[in-house]
Amino acid sequence: MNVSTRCPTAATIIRRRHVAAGGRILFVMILRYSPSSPFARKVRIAGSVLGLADEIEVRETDLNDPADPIRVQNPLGKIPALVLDDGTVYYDSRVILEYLDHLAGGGRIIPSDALARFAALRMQSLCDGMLDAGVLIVYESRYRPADKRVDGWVGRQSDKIARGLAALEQSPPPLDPVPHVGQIALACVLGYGDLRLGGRWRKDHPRLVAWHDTFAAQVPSFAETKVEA
Ligand SMILES: N[C@@H](CCC(=O)N[C@@H](CS)C(=O)NCC(=O)O)C(=O)O
Repeated sequence: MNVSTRCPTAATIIRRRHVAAGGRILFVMILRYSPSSPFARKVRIAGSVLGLADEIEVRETDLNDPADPIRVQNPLGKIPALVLDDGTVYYDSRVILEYLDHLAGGGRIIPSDALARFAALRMQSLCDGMLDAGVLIVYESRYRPADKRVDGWVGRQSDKIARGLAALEQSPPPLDPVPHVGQIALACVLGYGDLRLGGRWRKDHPRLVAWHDTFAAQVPSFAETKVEA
């Protein structure tokens, strides 16, 4: 891709463009991400299914480096964050998915029909909450010294994931030809369960295993964004 790979600061992000095959001028957005972030994976899959992948330059983020510009780009210091060509930064993953859907014409990964829309948004909220719980479990052992860990806290987060999985197993969602935000988020939950939580979700959730496999077969960017455990 014919764009600078220099690490930007907020002040240096100006209009970036490159000429794609076919002579089309694209304004390139920069996605601050890490390969293992399930929230960033939502964005990468959404960009791909919407045909916007060429317009998104992915740039790795070091969340532990105080000098990384992510803290300027997103005061929360979290990824994903999408830096637009005029320097505007959108975060979090829900806002970015809505923005990408808007860029792609709207109604593609966030249904226009009210009933379908709120069902998809609710499913995304459930799955994002399960991801928040999973990330907190990982951070508990990554950032907190062993003698300061509280089992009850980890158990509380695990229970959220277990209840979410049980609800989804009971009535697995359909899978639209273009997956909606809830379906994309669910695939990322299951992928994160494989990556960070030992794939334990698979044992008692055969319908979700089947759903996962169908999603993987139907959406190539799911495999393309997979990180091996
Ligand atoms: N609600 C946010 C959650 C994002 C999030 O938790 N990202 C993690 C990485 S997977 C992060 O940046 N953690 C760093 C931190 O919490 O300081 C979203 O949907 O984007």
